Formats: sequence, structure tokens, C-alpha cells
Amino acid sequence: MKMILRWFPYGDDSVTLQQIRQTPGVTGVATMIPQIPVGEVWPAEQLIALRDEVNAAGLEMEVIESVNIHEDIKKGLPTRDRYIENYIKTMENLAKAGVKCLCYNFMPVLDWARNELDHPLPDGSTALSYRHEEVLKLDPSHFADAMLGGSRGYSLPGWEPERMGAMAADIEFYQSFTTEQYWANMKYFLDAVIPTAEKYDIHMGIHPDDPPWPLYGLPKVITCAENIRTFLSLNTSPYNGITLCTGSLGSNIHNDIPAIVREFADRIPFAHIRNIKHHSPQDFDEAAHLSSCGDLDMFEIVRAFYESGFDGYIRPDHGRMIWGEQARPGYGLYDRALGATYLEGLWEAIDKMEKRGK
Ligand SMILES: [Mn+2]
Repeated sequence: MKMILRWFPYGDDSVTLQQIRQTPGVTGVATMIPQIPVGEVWPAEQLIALRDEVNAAGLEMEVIESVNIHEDIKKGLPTRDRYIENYIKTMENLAKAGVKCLCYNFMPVLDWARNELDHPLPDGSTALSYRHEEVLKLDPSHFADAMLGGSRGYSLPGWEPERMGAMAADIEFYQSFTTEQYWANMKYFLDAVIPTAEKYDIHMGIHPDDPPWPLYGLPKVITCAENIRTFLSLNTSPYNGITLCTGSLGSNIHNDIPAIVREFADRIPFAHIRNIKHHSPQDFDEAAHLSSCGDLDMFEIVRAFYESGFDGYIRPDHGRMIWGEQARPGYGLYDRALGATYLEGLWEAIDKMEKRGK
């Protein structure tokens, strides 16, 4: 297991590489190049320079999160081939910079959705929260305004402004779309890019849909064990995997996260581990990482990874904003550092108990 933190380059992060380096046990970052429009090629020189900057701080850059998928690929338009070609060129360039794992998602139009980015919790901290009825009341084409308005001036991953212009038309486009068509478009993409992943030893990890249920009539697919099974069968290469996000999948109270980890362990190159607290089945706040702070049993989740022989990357996911920190919502240093240390503590305890028992 390698513990990493997400980090945003070029001054678009309140957290520095030095601070990440000083977080015990953290050996690298998951990062990305933010300015490149979705669908264009990420230049090798820029990736190598970014890798050198991360390495100079004593950290690794083996995980990229995310290279987003152009909407034409998800829609299956004839123009998709050009964007897939660009995606493959980007993967080749990632390989030149030593990248081993590529996280992406296949959510249509809207990326992850919350209706509040600074929801006050009883202890005075703030967290990202989701209230289903409130989200339904929002005009989806103005959803981006609601998201970006709460971002404290930082870019929000997945909510790049250039994607927002066509949002209303895109949502309309999908209204007549079937889930089967969506699976077919995913398979078309996977069959095109996975040979490159195999050639360059880059493990692909699709991120689950967040939240894992339909919104505004848009297809949602990476939501539960059954659909993950379907997804992995679309292309059976070991390089076609998932980013196991406990918070996204755990938003659906019917998902048994430790069971999902155990079933798909050999196809999980990357894990996001965080906790959530439900108020009803479709209303939740993002909680501190400890089991006692939310609904997920972190001990059982980490134990499932450990017992499956997991040797991929783990990062704590969104943190709350605590101790007066001003940062990109979900991505302050303090609560994520506490999360990383807690997860490492669980891992060490399970490891020592296991070895003592033998
Ligand atoms: Mn996640």
C-alpha cells in the first residue's frame, strides 16, 4: 500500500508539496494538469516538468487524477475517435513521466454533485453535504454556478468552466439515452485505450458515480457491485480497473463496501477512503475519517484491503475544513492529514495482529 494525497499544481492549492512531504507515511501525490481543455493532449514536457517538481520535494507522481473524458466519447458521436486518439497520446505521455495509475470517470455532463460545500457540522467544522430534495430543486443548467460559487476561488476538479456552456443541451441529449447505449460507449472507449494501458503498464481506475443514483434523467452506471461486475466484464484486462471510492459508493446505504473491496480487489489499483454520515438514505454529510464519526466501518474496509493483498495507492478523500483552515472545499490539509494517519494506524494494527497470529 502506498499512501498519497491529492494535490493541485501551479499555485491552485493552499497545500504545498513540503506540507505533504511532512505528513507521516505519505510518499506521493495524485495530481493533474488543470489548464488543458477536456479532449486535448497533455504534453509530455509539461508532465515531465511536473513530475520533476514533485520528485524534487521528495514525493512520487505515479497517479494522475483525472484525465477527463470528452463528452463526445460518452455520447458515442462520430467525433469520438479523434478524442480517443488524443486520450491515447496523453497516456503515452503519462508513461514518459513515469505514471502508473490513471483515475477517470465516465459520468455524463455533471461530475460529482453536492448542494453545499461548507455545511456547518455540530463541532464547528464545515463539510461537503448533499440533500437530494434540494438538488432536485436546482435548475441543472445552473448547477455549476451553485458549485463554483462555493469554491472559494479555487478551481473545482470536474467542474471546468469550458464544460459548462453546453450543459443544458447535453442534459437534453441524454434524456432518450438507454443505459445499454451508455455501456456500449464505455466498452468502445475501453477497447480502444486498454491496449495502450497494457503496453505502458498504466492501471486505469474508473471512479464511481457520485452520488451513485440517477439525477436529472442522466444515466448512472458505476454505482454498485452488480454494475461494477458488468463494467469489468466489458474489457477483462487486469489494466481495466476501478478507483474504489468508499464515500461515493457508500452514499448508497445498500452497498457493502468491504464485500465490494474483497470481490474486486485484483482490479482495484487506487482507493479513496473517506467516511460519510447519512441523515436519510439520500441525504448525507461528509464526515471525519474515523468509523465513530460516520456510517462506514473503516476498520472492516481497511481489513478487506489488507486481507486481499492490496498493493495499490490509497488516499484519504475529502476532508472537513477544521482549525480555521481556508482551502479548496474538501481539500484542506489538516483533516486529510488526520485521515491519512488514521488509515495508516489501522493498517499497522491489522498488519501486526496478522503477523502475530501466524
Ligand atoms: Mn473519490
